[in-house]
Amino acid sequence: MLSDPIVALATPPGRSAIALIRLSGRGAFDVAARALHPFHPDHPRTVRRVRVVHPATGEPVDDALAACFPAPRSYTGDDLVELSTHGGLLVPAAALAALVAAGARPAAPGEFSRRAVLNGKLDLLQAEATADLIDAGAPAQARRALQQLDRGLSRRLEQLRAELIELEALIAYEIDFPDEDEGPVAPERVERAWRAARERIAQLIATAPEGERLREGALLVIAGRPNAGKSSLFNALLGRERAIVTEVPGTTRDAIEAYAVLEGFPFRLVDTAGLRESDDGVERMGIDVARRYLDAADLILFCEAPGDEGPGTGDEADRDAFLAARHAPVVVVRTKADLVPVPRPSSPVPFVSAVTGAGLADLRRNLAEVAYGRLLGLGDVEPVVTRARHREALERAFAEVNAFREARERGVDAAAAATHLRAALGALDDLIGVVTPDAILDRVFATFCVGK
Ligand SMILES: Nc1nc2c(ncn2[C@@H]2O[C@H](COP(=O)(O)OP(=O)(O)OP(=O)(O)O)[C@@H](O)[C@H]2O)c(=O)[nH]1
Ligand SMILES: [Mg+2]
Repeated sequence: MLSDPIVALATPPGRSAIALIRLSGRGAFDVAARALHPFHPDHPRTVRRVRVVHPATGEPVDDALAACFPAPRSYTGDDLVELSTHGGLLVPAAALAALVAAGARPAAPGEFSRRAVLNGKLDLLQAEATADLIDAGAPAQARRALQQLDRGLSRRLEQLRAELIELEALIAYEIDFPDEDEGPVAPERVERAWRAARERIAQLIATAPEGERLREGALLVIAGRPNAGKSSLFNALLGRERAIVTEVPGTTRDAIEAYAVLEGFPFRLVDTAGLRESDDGVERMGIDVARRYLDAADLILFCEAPGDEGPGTGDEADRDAFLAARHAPVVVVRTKADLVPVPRPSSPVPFVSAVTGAGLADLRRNLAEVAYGRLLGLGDVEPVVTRARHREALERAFAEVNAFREARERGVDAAAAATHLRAALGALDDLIGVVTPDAILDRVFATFCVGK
């Protein structure tokens, strides 16, 4: 049933001062009245002290606080009760059981937000932003999610939608009077409107690589010769001793991955085995793993210790050849700066020292700039596309807008050309969630937590 009463714990189970339970749906207040005493739905949005009682056994469960939010002024848009019970493992579970015994059904993951979307309280992009805000591990992720929750991207798409409708209106005259040679709308006007809409879509699509990276974390692979100081730098960037460091070349065999926030941006840092020709089977396997990571990297941090020449990989003659063979951008650093008497300030390659920390702040900034330069340039105001779902919908819209223009050039009649604009609008509507098929909703809400 679409609006049957559902209930869930909105806070994580475990030892805590309080826990929050949400109950929502048609009949939610009746359910609450069976388990909460006294219950006053006629005092909306006011917190009241209640006893939680199991409706079947009469057993007292907790002394709690309840607030009710009558439809439509609630998170879900349906009647909603928020119950703050004491925390811990037992009390919230018992309160939940009491509400289920009183007639509510345990909610599926994301079901509250799904109802909010279906009731028009949130659009689909905002619902996704809610999940992103909860999952944010880096400040830049949280800021971006908050901006999307504030309808930043939704507003931009609505503008775009309005522009496409405007374009449709411009050619409507030709649809109504197909035999007129000269419509009242100059072709240049149609061309200008088309260009503007197309440019807007292209700008949004261009933010997708970094926007998606912002949700996943940029894959930063640290590479270089054995003993170059990779693991030391990895630990220094993480701020903890995660990888083993020794003076023996070939210490790191397997790739080690760890999450790090640099300059507020999320990264997946990978320390790899030093690149060289090796007779040791295990080390060779490690080097193969490193190569696979290098192929998948969003960016590479290439370490050179004083005296290193080239990556030493045999088949690549020198560092430049190694670097040129990479798809991802490469940041080169000279490690162990403290061992170099006076680092030449004119050196184009920056120096860092994992021992003294010299150069690390600049390196962090540089890495954030390389991985997220476009986002940094856009600031937090310009909307950004953060999911494959967004990018795919915009690419569909882009293709349709181009097909519209081609149809015009081929002299296809206006009504037929306009179907491409309709299709582009459809793609945007799917994206915002105007009329959203169940399959899309299932995909979006599958990753939500229970109680959200
Ligand atoms: N003085 C100084 N020594 C360093 C610095 N960074 C690393 N070392 C030393 O260099 C040696 C190798 O460091 P690692 O971090 O293990 O180097 P690696 O590149 O991970 O080496 P492999 O895993 O064997 O490829 C160790 O003895 C470190 O103590 C540094 O900034 N200054
Ligand atoms: Mg190492």
